[in-house]
Amino acid sequence: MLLYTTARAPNPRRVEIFLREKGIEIPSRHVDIGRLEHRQQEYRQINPVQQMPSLVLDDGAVLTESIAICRYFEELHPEPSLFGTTMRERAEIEMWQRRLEMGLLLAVASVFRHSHPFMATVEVPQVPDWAAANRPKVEAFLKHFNEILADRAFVAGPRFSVADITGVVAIEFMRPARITLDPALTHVHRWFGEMGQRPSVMINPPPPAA
Ligand SMILES: N[C@@H](CCC(=O)N[C@@H](CS)C(=O)NCC(=O)O)C(=O)O
Repeated sequence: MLLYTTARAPNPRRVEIFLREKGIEIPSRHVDIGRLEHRQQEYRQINPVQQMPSLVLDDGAVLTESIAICRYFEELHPEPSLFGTTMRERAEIEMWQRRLEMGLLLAVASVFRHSHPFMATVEVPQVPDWAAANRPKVEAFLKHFNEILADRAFVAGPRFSVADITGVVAIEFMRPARITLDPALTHVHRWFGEMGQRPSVMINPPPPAA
């Protein structure tokens, strides 16, 4: 197996945190977004969508989409379960994973992609109004998320799950996107601080806003 990843990017980081939580080590190869390596023929043959992560299996098949890759590893190494074990747990984890991915990570990424100079050659055209339109979406989601976290240690139940991973990378990515995490969101701060103590999360956090 070979994992194509890219430094400082939230989606490959989801898979990397997931693998560390499971104690799985596989070879990986870095693809440089800044140099547009993912748009070159060599990587386009691996993933025509030109995004990372991609997982090349031993028979040459390629899996893309962070959560699909995580699901593959969950099946290969069921313990510790990060997608839930009971019917109810699996549904709640799926629900929160999707909410955090669609409601938070996508909005934060839209701010970054459409406002940060680093993305000027990648996101063409950059639409600053789209970045501005997504900022209030991030704020509104986080207010709701803060209420949810008031009485729970993890996003989707009594145990750490893939939903926490999506939430963590989304909030981390607010720094490069230059979005401040409101200090009044005390439950989000508490949860995010606790997640940051996990060895899987402590490795390679994104750098501060440039
Ligand atoms: N839904 C995809 C999103 C993948 C994605 O957007 N990857 C980013 C890095 S975080 C990327 O490769 N961007 C390159 C580009 O947009 O040109 C997943 O979950 O894997």
